[in-house]
Amino acid sequence: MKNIDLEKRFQEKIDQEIRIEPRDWMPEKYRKTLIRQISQHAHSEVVGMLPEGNWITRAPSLRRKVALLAKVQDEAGHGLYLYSACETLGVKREDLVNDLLAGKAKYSSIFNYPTLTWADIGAIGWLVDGAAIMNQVPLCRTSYGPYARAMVRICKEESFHQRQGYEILLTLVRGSAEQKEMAQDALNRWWWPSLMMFGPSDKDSVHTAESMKWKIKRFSNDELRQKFIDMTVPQAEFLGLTVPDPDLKFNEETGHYDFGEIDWAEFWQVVKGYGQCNEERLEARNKAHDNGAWVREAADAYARKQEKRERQMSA
Ligand code: BYC
Repeated sequence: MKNIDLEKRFQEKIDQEIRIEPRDWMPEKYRKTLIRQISQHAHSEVVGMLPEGNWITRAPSLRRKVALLAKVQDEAGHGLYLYSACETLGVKREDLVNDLLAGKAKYSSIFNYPTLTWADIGAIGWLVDGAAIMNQVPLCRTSYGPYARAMVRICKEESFHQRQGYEILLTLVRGSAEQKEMAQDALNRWWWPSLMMFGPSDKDSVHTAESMKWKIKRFSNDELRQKFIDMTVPQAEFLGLTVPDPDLKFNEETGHYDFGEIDWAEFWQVVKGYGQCNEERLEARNKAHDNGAWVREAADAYARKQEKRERQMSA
């Protein structure tokens, strides 16, 4: 079949909501876009462990420590499902990881901000995981089968993460004046970076139009950002905290919150590698990778031994 006919049939499948599977024909650009998005997503999960990992030894109680440990461990798992989904597109996990370690690959801007107090762990769960859920629930219906299936489990776990974060903040705002202040300070620092997680505004987003045509993305960056703001502002009110945006106002006509201008210069600085913690994050990932070399070697040796045993059994 000619490429043009294959492409037509491919788009018809997408339009009819038929999932694309690894062995199906797909345009090269669709494959590349998926590799880009899924690998960036996987890297974000893995780097996302670092700001929170920083607080495991300092969690204020055993209960908080257990919940945080479980959350960070979940994120490692999410990274693994996503690298596996990405491998079905014909790339090697090792190459993707090497690109991350060399600073060539992108991961979410949000993880380049520091976690200064315990309230930041609450703010990350509430806002960062809240934003992640808003962005990722539609990805359970993304057109590429392995990515969509990985997202189902990821979203279930993210919703537990979001609740543990909100509960941390709820406890702090009901505590002493200092604790409430700490929660407010965390909201002040995490609010704008959380809005940036959804990516550039639609007019500057290079990939959205094509990704929506292929149903990789179901909503644009601005649509998801607006949904997130509409959902989160009442939650901030319930906590008795103030969203740090003087222009934030409910618009009776549209039924949505109007909000102030995002500092896009800051966003691009962070994406280009010049955020507060970009260097620190890459150093920490490289160190963890080097320290884990013996585990990879042992796993390889075990796999080779198993293979040999299976060959002997079937001979
Ligand atoms: N940070 O054309 P655009 C999580 C890049 S949550 C850094 O709109 P697209 C977690 C973008 O990659 C976070 N870079 O792109 C939560 C592109 O660069 P390239 C991860 C960003 O792909 C809690 C350029 O800007 N979630 O994991 O259509 C705990 C133009 O953007 C960002 C996902 O990855 C950013 N914020 O839309 C632990 C979800 N935004 O590739 C972990 C899946 C944009 O041309 N991904 N860029 O060099 C997506 O939904 C989409 O990829 C995005 C961007 C909405 C992020």
